[in-house]
Amino acid sequence: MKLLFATHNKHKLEEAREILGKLDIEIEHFEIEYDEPRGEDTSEIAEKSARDLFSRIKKPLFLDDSGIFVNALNGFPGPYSAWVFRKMGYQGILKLLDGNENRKAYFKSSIAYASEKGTFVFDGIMKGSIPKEARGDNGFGYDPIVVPEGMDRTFAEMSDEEKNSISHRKIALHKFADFLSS
Ligand code: ITT
Repeated sequence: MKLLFATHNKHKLEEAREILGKLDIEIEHFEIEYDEPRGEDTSEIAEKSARDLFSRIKKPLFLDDSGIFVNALNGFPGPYSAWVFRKMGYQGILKLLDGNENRKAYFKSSIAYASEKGTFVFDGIMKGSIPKEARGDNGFGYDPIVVPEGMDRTFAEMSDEEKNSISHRKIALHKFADFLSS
């Protein structure tokens, strides 16, 4: 099975290839400009974006909208994670949390698949925390400040394989794969 994945983020593409590849699902990269609608949550943004893209290209496709939701910041940056990352990087989040002992956060990936049968969303949520300092140089985006619950290393200190066996994206993609096989 071959699926079209619409993204500009090559790291998401690599991760999805590795995760779905293990389930014998092949991905074709598809780069297209589209306006991301505003929304309160990644699920809503992913759903609207996938539906809109499918109505334009008329081919089944999926995309991934992700975010980091920090408890002490009332869920910020959440659906604005990409914008915040471009403006101030993960250091901006560390600064906002400076002196705050509540380091809890969760990481969410919303996969939306659109086809002639409709639009379907699969959410993956991974609980974790934000360390006081960034650590590690593997991975991308917020990985140096993402510590999964029950662990003490950041995603950026793990191998790709280890991250992909526990991440929010893995959880969402596995739900998607179950849907495809049912
Ligand atoms: P698209 O083209 O797929 O939209 P994007 O990078 O703009 O790519 P998002 O809109 O979903 O992606 O923005 C999510 C932000 O969170 C962005 O800054 C990513 O770098 C970051 N991010 C997403 N998944 C991540 C992960 O697994 N680990 C660390 N950072 C991640």
